[in-house]
Amino acid sequence: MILGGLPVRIGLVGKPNVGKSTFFAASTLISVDIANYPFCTIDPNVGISFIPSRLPCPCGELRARLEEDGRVELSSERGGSICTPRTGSCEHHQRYVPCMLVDVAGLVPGASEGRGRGNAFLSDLAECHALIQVIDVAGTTDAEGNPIGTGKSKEEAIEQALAEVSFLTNELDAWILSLLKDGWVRGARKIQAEGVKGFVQFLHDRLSGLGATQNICQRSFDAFFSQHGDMASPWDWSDDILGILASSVRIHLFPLFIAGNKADLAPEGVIEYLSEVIPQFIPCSAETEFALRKANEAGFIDYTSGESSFTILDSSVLNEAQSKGLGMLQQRLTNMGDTGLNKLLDKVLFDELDRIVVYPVQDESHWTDGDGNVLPDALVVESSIQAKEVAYKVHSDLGDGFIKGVDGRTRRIVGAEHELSDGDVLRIHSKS
Ligand SMILES: Nc1nc2c(ncn2[C@@H]2O[C@H](COP(=O)(O)OP(=O)(O)OP(=O)(O)O)[C@@H](O)[C@H]2O)c(=O)[nH]1
Ligand SMILES: [Mg+2]
Repeated sequence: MILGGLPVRIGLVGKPNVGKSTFFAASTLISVDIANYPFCTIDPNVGISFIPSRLPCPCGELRARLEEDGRVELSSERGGSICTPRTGSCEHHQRYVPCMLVDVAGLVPGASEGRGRGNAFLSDLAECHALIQVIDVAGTTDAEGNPIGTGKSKEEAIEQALAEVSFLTNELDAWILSLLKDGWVRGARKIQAEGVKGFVQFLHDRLSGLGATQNICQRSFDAFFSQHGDMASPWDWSDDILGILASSVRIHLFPLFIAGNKADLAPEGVIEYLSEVIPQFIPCSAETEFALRKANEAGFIDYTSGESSFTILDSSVLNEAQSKGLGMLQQRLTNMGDTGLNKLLDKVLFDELDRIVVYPVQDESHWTDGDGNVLPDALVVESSIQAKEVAYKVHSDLGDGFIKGVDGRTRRIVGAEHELSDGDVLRIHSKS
């Protein structure tokens, strides 16, 4: 079994040529094809982005405790972090945790009927816990992603951005509707015979391939039922009624956030307007983030994602073009506040998907594993997770043989059903 289970998966979607691959590359530092033409990406790119945890890494507390004891000489490297992360990193007690990003091909109108990459595209989204729709808030591309230049008016850019958002939800709804309609008569009979239970079971049978769990199906049904409570003769339901069901499934299956990309080129007033009218809208500039992360990686600047400025490390090594480029990037950051990518991923992972970070260890005093690694694992887990479920995330044997847990801070013994909080350190005792 994979350590920590499968990471959260976030899909980057939208029409062609809006900056999905740029967003992906900026967040993962994996090199992918980026170009100003539609369908640059065909097969999905999948990679890990490391996102800052909300609470400081417990290695800060551990360090303070060790310093108080005064027995060990501690390194000041990595801003004082003393943990040894197996994946991700930690600096200044800021721990970075993994999240999977999926960058898919651009979606064009009619995809649910097979246009563009059609259903192959849609199945790339299956198993995503949430979606980020990347849209072009500067109006530089048409509905199919062809470049149409800059210089759009505020009204034009707004109209186009709103059309992009409704187009995506319509396509997703149409896709789910077609899956529901397929076999509906048989499903309707089951609903008649078995009521709500049969209904939820039908949804689960049809949609489990997309990652719909029993729980998601139940919640989708509940929301649908509150809008359409008449369960008589479901085989006669019109496409409109089934459409309500499809939308309800889409909302529960794919929580959607909107990345208002190319914000650096947006006409004045567009961002303010879209922030007001589109729920879960965050302006961003993937290109700016990408350039800054690259310059940071190359050692030209010191930049932390999410910040509104950076420091040039040694201006004497820069040529004229590089100095000018960095000046422009700083100007963009000053205008926008930040690039938006970090804010968006943080919101999706920790607010919408309600994840917390917990640290399983084998030694409750030193917070180490069996090999002496300090706080090696930072697991991203559901917020209401129980101690025994954490054990299963580490290893199935540890879950099967679970005896008890020990809270690393209070040293109190906790049972299998003890619920963990963000930042908890947990020692697991197991028979194996
Ligand atoms: N000005 C500006 N340009 C951007 C930004 N993000 C991406 N671009 C440009 O937009 C174009 C398309 O970027 P891609 O990342 O290839 O777009 P995509 O959505 O993956 O496109 P497909 O794979 O074809 O669907 C490239 O020329 C990028 O440099 C941004 O924040 N600002
Ligand atoms: Mg692409």
